[in-house]
Amino acid sequence: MSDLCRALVVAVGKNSAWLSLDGVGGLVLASLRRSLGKRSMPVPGDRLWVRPLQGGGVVIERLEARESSIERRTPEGRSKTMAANVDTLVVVSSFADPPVRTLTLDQLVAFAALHEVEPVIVFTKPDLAADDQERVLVDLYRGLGYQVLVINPKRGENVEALRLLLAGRAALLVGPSGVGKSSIFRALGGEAVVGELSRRGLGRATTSTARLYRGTDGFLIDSPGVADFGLGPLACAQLAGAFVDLASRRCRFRDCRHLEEPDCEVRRAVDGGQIAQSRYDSYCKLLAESP
Ligand SMILES: Nc1nc2c(ncn2[C@@H]2O[C@H](COP(=O)(O)OP(=O)(O)O)[C@@H](O)[C@H]2O)c(=O)[nH]1
Ligand SMILES: [Mg+2]
Ligand SMILES: [Zn+2]
Repeated sequence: MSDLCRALVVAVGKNSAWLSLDGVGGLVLASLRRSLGKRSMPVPGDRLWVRPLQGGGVVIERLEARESSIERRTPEGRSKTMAANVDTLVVVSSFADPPVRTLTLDQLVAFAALHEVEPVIVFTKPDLAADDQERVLVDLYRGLGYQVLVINPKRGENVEALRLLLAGRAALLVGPSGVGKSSIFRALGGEAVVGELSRRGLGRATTSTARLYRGTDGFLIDSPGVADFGLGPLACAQLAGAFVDLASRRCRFRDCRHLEEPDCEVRRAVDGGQIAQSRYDSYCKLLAESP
């Protein structure tokens, strides 16, 4: 089978997918053969093997097994694969328009921990930030040990720092609609790909599904907004384990939920200011929401 080429999935439409062939510039459109089956629909970040056709085009022969996948939960409770083989989740929030929602931010950071991918926290729209807001949020999340960057993708501020941070990584941009994910994607070079996609007919499908930009080393995936980025059913201990500031506390009861239990070290740390109130509030809300 020496004529097979390895490829990376860039975007997936209804019946076809755009692929980037290893070692070849540009993109090729491949039709999704029925034989791949619905269960093995490719997603951005998937690796597969294709057979080039005479006269151009390729046929997908097989998908490689995924090393990992990012599953999001729909409001109906179904699980949907968004991206494959990702090692970094770029969690984007804007200081304003829409305002920072720490619940969503903490949920996505916990989501990264649960998927065993590294979160990188990005704040956008520093030009719209209120006094002190930038310092408080950056200090909070840096204090938890996360990589945090403040970026203005419209003006290009700190875009190079993000490029360096993401070099060699397989990253997925996530965050609410309107925070600047696509602006970051374009600022890092994704524009050509997206332009190509719409010009050559994948059309509107790409605005509602994820799409990938392949760098020299690694890739970046832009995803649609994450209104329904649920964590799914979780035990207390699992959820608390995904909050770095809660995970290390040893309460009197080993199965402490950190709610009303006596001698709770988490609540003591919240009262003493070692755990931010907003982080504890996020934990409580996510625990209450967990189906
Ligand atoms: N003022 C300001 N606007 C920004 C910044 N970053 C992005 N925007 C604007 O925010 C809007 C939403 O951006 P978009 O990238 O589409 O967000 P997405 O929904 O997360 O993909 C656009 O009008 C951008 O021009 C920023 O740093 N400052
Ligand atoms: Mg977008
Ligand atoms: Zn406790």
